[in-house]
Amino acid sequence: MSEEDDLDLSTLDDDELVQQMHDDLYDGLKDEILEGVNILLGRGWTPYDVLTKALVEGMRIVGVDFRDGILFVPEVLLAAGAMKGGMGILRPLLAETGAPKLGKMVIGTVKGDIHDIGKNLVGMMMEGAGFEVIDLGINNPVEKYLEALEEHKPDILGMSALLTTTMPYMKVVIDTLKEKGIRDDYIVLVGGAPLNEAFGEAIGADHYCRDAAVAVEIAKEAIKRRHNAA
Ligand code: B1M
Repeated sequence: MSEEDDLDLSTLDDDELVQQMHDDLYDGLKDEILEGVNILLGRGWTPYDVLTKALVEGMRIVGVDFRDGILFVPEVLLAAGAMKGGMGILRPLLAETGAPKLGKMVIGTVKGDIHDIGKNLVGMMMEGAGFEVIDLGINNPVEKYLEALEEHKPDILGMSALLTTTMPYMKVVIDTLKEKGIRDDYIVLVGGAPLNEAFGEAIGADHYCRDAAVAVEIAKEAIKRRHNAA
């Protein structure tokens, strides 16, 4: 049995535990991540802090080494699986809110793109802030977005793209909405690591959202402005 197997996570102090969780996420150790999340929650950490300080930061480190060719797809998939496990515990806690629904959002990752961790996080945070969220999953062609808009009549359309090759597809969706004369029926929010403010503006989105917390703030503001205008 290795030293790692012997480690009792509950004996670590908060900083050590968070550090260990970054390592465990890196190594794709889902059970350890689940345990770490539960320990931090048990110590009174807010779900948001566990999410951002232990999980998102850990995934950021994974991303750096993936970029630098130190980690490869199979390892990153394991890390993503561990991250999703931890998010599964936090989701209902973040969504616990007795507040009336602020609005409705349809969100999905665009065609050709299977990255969904960031989108899922945005969905979780939006739910937590009191929005109803309809998640279309990954790899969505424009038809899927159109069907969902027709069916759910949301206030907000959110799109996610993590690849420079898939981010232009957001413009395809927005241009299709324009052609159909329904672009202004929705607040269009876009996000994903390779995007920026200028890109969001260039494709005709209402706002680019740097991260999930920013997405929530922007969504709240945009809904408020809409209601005031109405
Ligand atoms: Co991929 N991948 N990946 N990958 N992957 C990136 C994106 C990459 C930057 C890694 C790198 O080289 N450094 C790179 C893209 C390079 C580029 O295009 N410039 C890359 C590549 C190249 C690829 C493949 C092509 C690799 C290959 O096969 N050779 C392949 C593509 C597959 C495809 O989609 N067709 C691929 C595959 C994968 C995995 C399947 C292994 C896995 C995805 C698992 C999953 O999502 N279920 C994966 C992962 C995990 C990553 C990295 C490491 C991490 C992404 C992530 O989850 N980040 C990523 C490196 C990186 O981003 N630094 C990388 C954590 C997440 C919380 O952040 O997604 O940015 P993020 O979301 C944030 C914000 O961006 C924002 O809020 C979120 C939360 O704060 N946001 C929104 C995101 N969406 C939003 C939507 C909104 C609002 C805000 O709407 C309102």
